Amino acid sequence: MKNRSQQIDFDVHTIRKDFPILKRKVNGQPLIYFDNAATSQTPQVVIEAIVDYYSRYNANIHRGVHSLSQEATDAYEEARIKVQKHFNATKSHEIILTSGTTHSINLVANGFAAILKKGDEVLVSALEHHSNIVPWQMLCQKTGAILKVLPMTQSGELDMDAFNKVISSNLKLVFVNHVSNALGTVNPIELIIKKAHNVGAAVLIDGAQACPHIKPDVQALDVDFYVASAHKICGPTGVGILYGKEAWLEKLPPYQGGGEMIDQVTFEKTTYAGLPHKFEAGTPNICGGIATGVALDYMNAIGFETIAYYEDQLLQYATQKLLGIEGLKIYGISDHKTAVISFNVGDIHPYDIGTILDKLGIAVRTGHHCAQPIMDFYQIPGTVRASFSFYNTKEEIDTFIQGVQRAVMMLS
Ligand code: C6P
Repeated sequence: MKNRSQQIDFDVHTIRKDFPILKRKVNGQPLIYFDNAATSQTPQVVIEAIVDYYSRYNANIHRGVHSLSQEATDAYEEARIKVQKHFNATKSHEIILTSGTTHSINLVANGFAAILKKGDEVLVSALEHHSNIVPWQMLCQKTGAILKVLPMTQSGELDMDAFNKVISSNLKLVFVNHVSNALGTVNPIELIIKKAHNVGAAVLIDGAQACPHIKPDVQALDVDFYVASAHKICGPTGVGILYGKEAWLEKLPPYQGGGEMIDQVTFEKTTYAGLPHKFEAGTPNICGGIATGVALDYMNAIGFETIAYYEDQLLQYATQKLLGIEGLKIYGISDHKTAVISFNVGDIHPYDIGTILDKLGIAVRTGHHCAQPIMDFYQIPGTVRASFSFYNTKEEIDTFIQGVQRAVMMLS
């Protein structure tokens, strides 16, 4: 990820023209969007795909014999194949399209309620987003399974020595993010998957924060489940991705009942459709699914190596500049990070810094970032989080640094 000698053919100013929103002003200032870990911005091609769908072939899918329905069905299923290829899944029906990472995780957690027994152990990492904690706590309440926690270190990394201690033959399931949303740490998921499999545990990887920067290969990882959200990879909101190994998806019961997910329905009994439809009850976000395929095409055309390399330059540049500000502390200092910087300055409340930055047209996220256990670990209420994307520039970082300096002067 960090091959600094690598040469890239990448002109950020050309790329920026693809994103109409980057031309707007906020509070009279040119927008500087550094909240990419929450939601990425949308390129014109994706916006056009959405307009095209509603202008030309808006119809329900998998049900109509009429032309519009067939066009929409074909486009939706083509998008599923794009997702399959992107993640290198063996089969397109191993890709379930959901409404987001949260939905994908809940779907799997619900399925495991039928599999886990009292006393079984499941393992969550200390670096998780609430979406990868709460559904499993609910699962443990339902089944009597025991939730164990893989601890973190001061540098914001997983404590892999502790991993060796918590792992046992009682362990049935491990759920860890590929990249921490609050700190940007890239976790050693290859090792985690291998060790979990050695004791027969299944692994779900929350890839919500990895997918904007890394192209995961689910076959090479040999992961059981991998989940992500389209709105963080230049796609629309309301679309999520769930990759699951065919054998697991066959084993798990459906999450929701309704249209589309059935084979036969009588009042006595319902039989379910095959994959992927068993998990896709009701009318999906058709247009969103199609636009997700376009978003992946867009990012792949730039190339994930190029994206990671360029973003790493932004990360190094911003880190150095921020560390020049007196009293500033960065949380999450792993060598393996995506372009996310979480920080505080002295005892200034992160919300106050965020508010002043907003007045300057700079969007950052402040607070606990839906990762309260991480904030508890550091004994802080929250952080300011700046997260960069491949359409951000060093000039924007310079303006941001001036903004932080100004905020600190005003608030000290
Ligand atoms: N993190 C952030 O600002 P949804 O909302 O379902 O698309 O994604 C939830 C989610 C799950 N896992 C991780 C690692 C995430 O980062 C997120 C979303 C955003 O950090 C919004 S809270």
